[in-house]
Amino acid sequence: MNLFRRAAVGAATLAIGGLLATATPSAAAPSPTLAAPDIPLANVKAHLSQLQSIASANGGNRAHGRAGYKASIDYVKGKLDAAGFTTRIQQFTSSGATGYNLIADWPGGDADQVLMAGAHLDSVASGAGINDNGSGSAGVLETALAVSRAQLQPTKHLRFAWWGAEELGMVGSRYYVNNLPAADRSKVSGYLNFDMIGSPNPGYFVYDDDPTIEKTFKDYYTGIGVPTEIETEGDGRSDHAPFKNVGIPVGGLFTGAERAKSSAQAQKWGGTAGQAFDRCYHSSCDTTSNINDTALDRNSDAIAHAVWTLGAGTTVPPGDVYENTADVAIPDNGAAVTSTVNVAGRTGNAPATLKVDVDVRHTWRGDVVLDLVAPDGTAYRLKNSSSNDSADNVIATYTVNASSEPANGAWKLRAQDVASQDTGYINSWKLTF
Ligand code: DTR
Ligand code: CA
Ligand code: ZN
Ligand code: ZN
Repeated sequence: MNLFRRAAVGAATLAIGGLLATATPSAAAPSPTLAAPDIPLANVKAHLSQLQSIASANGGNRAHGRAGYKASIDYVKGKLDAAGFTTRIQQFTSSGATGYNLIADWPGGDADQVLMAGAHLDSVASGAGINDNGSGSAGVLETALAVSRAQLQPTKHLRFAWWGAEELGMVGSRYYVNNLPAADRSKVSGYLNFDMIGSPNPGYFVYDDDPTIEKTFKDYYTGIGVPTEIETEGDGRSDHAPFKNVGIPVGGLFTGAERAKSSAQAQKWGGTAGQAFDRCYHSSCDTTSNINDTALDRNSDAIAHAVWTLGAGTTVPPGDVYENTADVAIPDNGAAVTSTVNVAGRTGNAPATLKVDVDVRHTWRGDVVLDLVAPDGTAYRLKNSSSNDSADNVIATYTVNASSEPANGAWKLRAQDVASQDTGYINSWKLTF
């Protein structure tokens, strides 16, 4: 960035300014349902690496009845115990071997409204099962850990599950449902299933079961500009089936298995037409190299979106929310622009955990730099540019330590597009004190 541009940018920032919205605190507003945090792909992949190591150290697989499966359960349980979940192992027998389900409850929420999310943790005997189904297991695990990091206080009670012996015919999930007393079954408001969410030649399929759950996933994908298709073959083929059979609303995501991607699908999603979504399905090559990072990232974020949305999560007690929903165009590779919220009537400084929810619609979001600018002009970097983040839109929640800033005054979201091509706009943003 040459100095002249930087000076010009400075002037332009003053010239363009921002749309001033004097947002009145939403007094007695209903608890805001905040946007889910971004699920770090690196964290999800670290879980996959651990599962790969476990398979490699245990005969090359993580199958029911084998040491690799129990080691997988112990790994996931250890992470959840450390994060404050209440965990329990449910044992069952299948094909002469002991099987294990792991159930993890997040303390709090309405015990009469239980939202569940799950994935089968077992592989087939022929391989490590990284896409099938380390991917779903890791995406659910990292979402659970994000719930803990956020200290989410959802309206509903959250329960996460990792199933055993799915490859033998959904044995573990069926055992769980069959042993769930009818009174407890009726409290399960929904079960979200994630079985193969990182296929190397991915499709983006949404289960067409419960319409509310389906819409929640489809809205997420619409928000990031990715088309989806209905998963038509899923009925009866994964762990949502036992839940659906007893009338519990179900939904889920899938990136494809042995079926070949059509040319129309390749047009829509990229990838290779005529090739299976996952050429290593149930094979020894289903290793950590058998994952499409973009699909794994998007689906992990979609899991978090669904948990936050359907759980009606709030990460803060009802407080004052200051929002500006006016669109502000962000010039391509140009001057920074701002959108302002006026905070008034508060006492003291802003909190150390000031929540900043942003909704920026922008193709190739790597172009975009975002800052929160305090009333005294102090800038807090929210998002850096990135030359390789080709995904669209920044719909995220940031937490800023603004405890040194007086709360009252004009707070600004500053956005700048620092690379040519791809444009967008600030759609809305809000501060939660
Ligand atoms: N049965 C799953 C893979 C699978 C195949 N089709 C679908 C549709 C929806 C979910 C999962 C699947 C397995 O092999 O684990
Ligand atoms: Ca992500
Ligand atoms: Zn399988
Ligand atoms: Zn599977």
